[in-house]
Amino acid sequence: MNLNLPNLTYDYNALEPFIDEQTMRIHHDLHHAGYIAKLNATLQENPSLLDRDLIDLMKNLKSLELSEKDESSIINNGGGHLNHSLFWQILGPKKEINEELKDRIKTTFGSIESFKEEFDNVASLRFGSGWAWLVDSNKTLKIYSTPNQDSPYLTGDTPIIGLDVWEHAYYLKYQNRRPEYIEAWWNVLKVI
Ligand code: MN3
Repeated sequence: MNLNLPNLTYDYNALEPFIDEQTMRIHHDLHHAGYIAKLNATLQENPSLLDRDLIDLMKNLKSLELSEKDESSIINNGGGHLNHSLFWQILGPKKEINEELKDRIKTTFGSIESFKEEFDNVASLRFGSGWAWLVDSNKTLKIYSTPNQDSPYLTGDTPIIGLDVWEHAYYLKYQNRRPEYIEAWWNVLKVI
């Protein structure tokens, strides 16, 4: 498993004016690529992990008895890779609504509006760097946040929607105004 940076399926400026081109370039080409480079280095040092699927690795990390340094690297850099890969996929300049997901959200949270409200709160309240998530947890939809690059796969959940609230995701355009970034982000979330 030598992991490569996935290409965006849209232009760097495609999410303007909500997410600016320069942020997309730095975020994808430098931040995401950085996680992959560090993850590959850790995997090279642990040849037994090379043929493991990364999601499978995340789910079973505690049982692998890796050194603290390597375990941290997989949590941070493997999480960084998985989290960002999902993030690019669920965004786009045109809506590609997943009706089945929308129906599940309405059933679980009452309405799309109340889902957004709860998600916004969780994303706003995450202190420091991290992610807000909609996950499938044992066939139930849940909203929560994780610190740093911690992946929901670490606790056996499957991420469906993830919002990156690290400052690198919004600082150039929104500076300290995280709620404005979150509000703008809904416009380029294509799946609902
Ligand atoms: Mn990021």
